[in-house]
Amino acid sequence: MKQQGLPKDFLWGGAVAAHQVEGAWDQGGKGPSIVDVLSSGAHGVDRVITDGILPGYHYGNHEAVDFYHHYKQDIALLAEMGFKCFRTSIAWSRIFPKGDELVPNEQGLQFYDDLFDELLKHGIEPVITLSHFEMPWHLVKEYGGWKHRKLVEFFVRFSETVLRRYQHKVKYWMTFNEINNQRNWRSPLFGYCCSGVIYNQEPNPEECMYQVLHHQFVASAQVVKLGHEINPAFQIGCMIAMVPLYPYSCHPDDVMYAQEAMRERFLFSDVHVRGAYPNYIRKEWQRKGYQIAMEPGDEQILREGCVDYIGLSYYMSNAVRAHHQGSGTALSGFEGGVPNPHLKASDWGWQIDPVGLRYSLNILYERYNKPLFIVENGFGALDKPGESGEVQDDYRIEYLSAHIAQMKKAVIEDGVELMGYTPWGCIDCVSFTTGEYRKRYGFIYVDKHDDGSGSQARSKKQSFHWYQGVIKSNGETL
Ligand code: BGP
Repeated sequence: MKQQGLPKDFLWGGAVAAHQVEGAWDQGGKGPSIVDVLSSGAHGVDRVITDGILPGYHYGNHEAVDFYHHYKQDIALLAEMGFKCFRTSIAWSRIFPKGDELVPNEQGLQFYDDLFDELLKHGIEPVITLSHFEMPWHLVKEYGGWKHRKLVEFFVRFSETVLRRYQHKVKYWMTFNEINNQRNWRSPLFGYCCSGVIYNQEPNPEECMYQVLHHQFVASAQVVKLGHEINPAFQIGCMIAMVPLYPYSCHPDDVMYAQEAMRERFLFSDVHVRGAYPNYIRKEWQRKGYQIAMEPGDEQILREGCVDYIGLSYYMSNAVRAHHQGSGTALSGFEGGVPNPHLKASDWGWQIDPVGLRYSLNILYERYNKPLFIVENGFGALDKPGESGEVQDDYRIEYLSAHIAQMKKAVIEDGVELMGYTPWGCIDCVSFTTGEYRKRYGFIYVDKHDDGSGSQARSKKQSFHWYQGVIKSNGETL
């Protein structure tokens, strides 16, 4: 008997985030966001969190790939590939330029109305992240970011505004992008973009991170509950960066260490999915003497705002070792992380592990028994158009097809419920970790470069035609 394939309504598509594609950072009434004061890194130099827009720095997100003005053309290309859905985010500071106003910016709301209409016109479902590594900069300057409880109110107001406005256009939502990445509080970048807080400048960075997180959990749960009241058909998920941490060896200390390290990251989905703090974190807080301020009623809010699905990004796995020196590696900041001798890595050190995707889907599904949605996966590379003008990105095709093959096994052989697959940066965009254009993921090449040159012209890469065939065959032709 022929083996059953992926579900007929499987959501094939691609993903981006507002600040990495839109540009037009100060147009249409938009206020500056925290990403607008984050400089671009260059060739191994880190991005800098600047205090305002300062001379001498380059801010790649200001222009990005100008999706703000090119979205019609871009969506037509996505439609040509056969996209069923498109994941992007709403820039909070387009809707509330400072974040603490009572009245939203109509021009910002209109932009997303037009964008969603364009997608729907082509039969493409919008999949929307409410907070993708950005927030109005004013909220950081004035309130100290998510450390302040007031942020819950501001975020809920922003979310309610857009959930109501787009209730007939958008069905799939996510609250916070890769919320668990702020666990890497030693990296200023992740903490800052997830919360507006530079954790390692705080007296107790870890305790501060848990306080921020509590505010975000409460805000997320309120938004989920409210969303279900606004439109019961909404599907609202959380979103985590899934990096499976393998024990470096079968030494029981390594195995236990890897389990604990994974649990530190599962905390984020545990609370979103189960609506309560697990025992292991309460024990940790007690042991470390952490006091996390909570208000009466918070526990009930968490219980009432459980998510419908788990969105995840998957790029790589890591191996960890219990008895290690120092804290973390250049790989991805995982404490105890060591290179896995069985895996190759991308030019940026991200270890390529397609089987790790099947493993991840199984762990998550066993843990939560909830639908999953792969909302990011992909291969960042230095693409160069060949003589014909087309980028021959066979390395990307190889990466993606190996991952899709494992994803299919998880669904078809293991029975994981998977809603869809949206590879990251389906159109070239600004890299998050480096702020550069040269780390590209797209099926669509954009002529835009780190030295400021480029016409912003779009062209199809080899992978464009390949992905078109994948979608058309519902994943049969890889
Ligand atoms: C995830 C983010 C994205 C994206 C992606 C690739 O962490 O959610 O915003 O950028 O990683 O990372 P990078 O752009 O740094 O290669």
